[in-house]
Amino acid sequence: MAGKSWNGFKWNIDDTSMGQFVLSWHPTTRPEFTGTGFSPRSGPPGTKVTLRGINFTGATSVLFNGVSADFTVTSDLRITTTVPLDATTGPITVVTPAGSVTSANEFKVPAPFVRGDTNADSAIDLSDAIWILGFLFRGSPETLSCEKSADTNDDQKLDLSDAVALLNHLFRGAAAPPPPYPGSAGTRRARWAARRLGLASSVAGPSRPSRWQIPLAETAEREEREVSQSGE
Ligand SMILES: [Ca+2]
Ligand SMILES: [Ca+2]
Repeated sequence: MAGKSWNGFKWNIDDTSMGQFVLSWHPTTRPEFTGTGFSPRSGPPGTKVTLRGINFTGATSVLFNGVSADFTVTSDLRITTTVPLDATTGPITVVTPAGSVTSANEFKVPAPFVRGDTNADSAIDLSDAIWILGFLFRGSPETLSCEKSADTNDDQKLDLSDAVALLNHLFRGAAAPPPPYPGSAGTRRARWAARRLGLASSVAGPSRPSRWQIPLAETAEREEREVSQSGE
């Protein structure tokens, strides 16, 4: 093959050093988003997100508001990625060897909350149950960090049973509230909740003498829901 020529060009090949080789190439133009850019448009850490655009081949990083995310380039037109643990609301950026693109739209990451930490003091204890009671019976909503945190039995309603459920867990050893709760079976949302608020990875109970006990039984329905959610 030595001395081959093509189209006026000549080149020499040393037969003694030939072997396998791999050709790879990347787009030389910058990536761009197309359409809405990504879907879904919002979600907590762990959410799978599909990015749509062009020139994604060879992407070296995907950032959610500057926070690096795991991703897979499934084609030149598509990337699948996962909302990282520390993501906050903001645009998504794709970086490739040819340049980067930042979405015009923001990906919305919901504000973190920990179920049960109703006063948002990064601890789950008796005061949180009192906060719920204060909200329900004393009309002091300003003391509630968010209604989701106070819905300790995750039935989409806020009532006395939420305070009771929390007390039963803390002081009678009842099952932990559903995620996001630091002790709820080590789920991704539970770990996220714990990390975001600097809580320990689990909240132990019971920790108080029986004078704190409130004689209300856990419902079988709630137990079933917790078991089913523990596998997420
Ligand atoms: Ca608290
Ligand atoms: Ca509730």
